[in-house]
Amino acid sequence: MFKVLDKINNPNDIKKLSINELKLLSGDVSSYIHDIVTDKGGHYSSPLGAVDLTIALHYVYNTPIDKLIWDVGHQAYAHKILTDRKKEFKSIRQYDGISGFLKIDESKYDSFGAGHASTSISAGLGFAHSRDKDNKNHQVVSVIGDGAMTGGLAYEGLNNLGFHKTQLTVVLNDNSYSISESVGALSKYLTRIVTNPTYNKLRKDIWNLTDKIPTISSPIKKIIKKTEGSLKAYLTPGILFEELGLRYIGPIDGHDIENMIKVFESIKKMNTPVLLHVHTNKSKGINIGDKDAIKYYSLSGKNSTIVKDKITYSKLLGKGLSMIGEDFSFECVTAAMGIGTGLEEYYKKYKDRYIDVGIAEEHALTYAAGLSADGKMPVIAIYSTFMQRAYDCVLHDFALQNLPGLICMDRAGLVGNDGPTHHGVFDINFLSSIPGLILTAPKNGSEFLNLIYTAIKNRLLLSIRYPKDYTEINDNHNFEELQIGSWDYIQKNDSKICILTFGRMIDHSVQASKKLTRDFNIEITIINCRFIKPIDENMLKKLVNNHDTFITIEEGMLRGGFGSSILEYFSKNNISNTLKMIGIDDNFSKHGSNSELFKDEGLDVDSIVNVIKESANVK
Ligand SMILES: Cc1ncc(C[n+]2csc(CCOP(=O)(O)OP(=O)(O)O)c2C)c(N)n1
Repeated sequence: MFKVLDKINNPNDIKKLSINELKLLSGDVSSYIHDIVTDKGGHYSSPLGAVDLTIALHYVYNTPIDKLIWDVGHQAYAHKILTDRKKEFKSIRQYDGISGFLKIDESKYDSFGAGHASTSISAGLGFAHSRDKDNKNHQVVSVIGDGAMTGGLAYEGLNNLGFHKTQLTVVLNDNSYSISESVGALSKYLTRIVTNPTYNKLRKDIWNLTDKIPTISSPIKKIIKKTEGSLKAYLTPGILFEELGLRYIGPIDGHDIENMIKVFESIKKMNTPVLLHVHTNKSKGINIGDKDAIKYYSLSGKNSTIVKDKITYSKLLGKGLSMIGEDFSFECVTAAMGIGTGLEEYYKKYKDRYIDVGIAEEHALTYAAGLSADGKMPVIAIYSTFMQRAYDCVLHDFALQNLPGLICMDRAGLVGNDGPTHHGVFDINFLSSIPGLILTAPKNGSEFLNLIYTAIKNRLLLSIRYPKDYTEINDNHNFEELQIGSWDYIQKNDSKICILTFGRMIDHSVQASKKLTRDFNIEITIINCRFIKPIDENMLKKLVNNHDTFITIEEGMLRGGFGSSILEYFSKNNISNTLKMIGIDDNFSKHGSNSELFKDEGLDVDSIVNVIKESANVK
């Protein structure tokens, strides 16, 4: 039961509230987010920090006619609750429930879908231009975080916006944090603006002065204007946004709803592009210190299982690199995902061989290629889904120039509740077309460490895809080089059926095989195709002679995937054995638990059993 929230069914209801009630609403919405996220899991500190801002925005703007475009969308929980998903919010991130990000087809209030960072300014400008072409006069507001503002796409949008002078309001939701601490020159610049009382006071005084003396003679006015300009330039070096052609307003307190409402009302009357700098606090509403905003970035919910005696692939990456770093020199690069990709252990040990470049995947890869061209061995730790941003950087800046680099792609395969924007299911398809790039996927932690070791020791251009999952710990791992392109038997049988698979699907295949043997007396061969490219042609040749039917299983898209490369091999070599391909078939997988999603995509054990039964002609 919420005193004020219970009365809100759409944004119009917010407009009827007094300032005092708006403050109470903020408390209600924060409690609701807290209750659901601590129970079900999801983003935590970012949405809580944006509650007051969301209330002020929906109070002033007339959504969905006015367009509100959220960057990433992970902070828009209050937006969902206050628009049309108050009840549905309980189902957030659950199978068949509402998404943890924004989706055009989920609500008319989600003007633009999101999940990946730094899109809101470009999309906002598109909306604004479209509005102008249609001679309409609604407002367009893009809300972007200080972290997302570090992405190149955001600057491309700003550059274009400042040039066209289109009316678009960019709200910079600056809480000084991203997933980790925000990094980079922009972050320092914003902190300086927010924390520099001298500049803020001086600017206020000067504005007050010019406002208060309307009869002031024009030469004096000019001097004052000039003085303000040079003071601003002196005290806020660069005046970045104004120089780019946007009217900069702020910083203002992102928890003072009353003042935010006043500021938005006055921005609505402006006809230039505006950047409103709002300072928010991610620990607002939670009883934690500001720095804990990172720790409380997301929660896993009450039902999350703690896996004992195992380690995540992410943590193992940090551990492995720490160990290999003792004997080999390499540089580790991440795009704001140092924590997510498990690099903490590594960067504590090798601070001088680690760089977080901000949410800037393209830059991360091309920067790494620069390191590589000058003789360093770069290791890039990145999520598979965010690698999508940097396709050409791998192609043009690494592969075409024949440069070495190790690309560690975390969260490859289905990632559960984060859903379609975050599933890492496209990497094989888009990377396998790049000549010279080796694609791999380990079957377990030891093989993972050996792949890392092989790439670094031999200075290869190699990518490793691995899931958001656990694997075994082996503190005394003996590093071994793997032969490039070599596959391995998981189980060998005198059977007619052979599964070619890799990564997590090996386990599903083994389980399927056990069921098939137990219930139907069907034996199968299973191959660990840890080198997705190049394939092990020698082994495949032998397998073709011994098996009638091949089944490829991959946790990725079918089209242009691993199965397709086997099909190509069969076609090139006039092989007419039967080939069945299991993978994701031309659709965006939903959000939900991985077991639900595996079932949807035919990647669960029972679906694999059924395909093999069919192949063996067993009813
Ligand atoms: C292209 C891309 N890279 C990385 C991420 C992962 N990611 C999600 S939110 C986030 C931090 C965003 O920080 P900020 O914009 O400051 O928002 P805040 O969480 O602080 O509100 C990151 C790095 C992403 N969503 N998209």
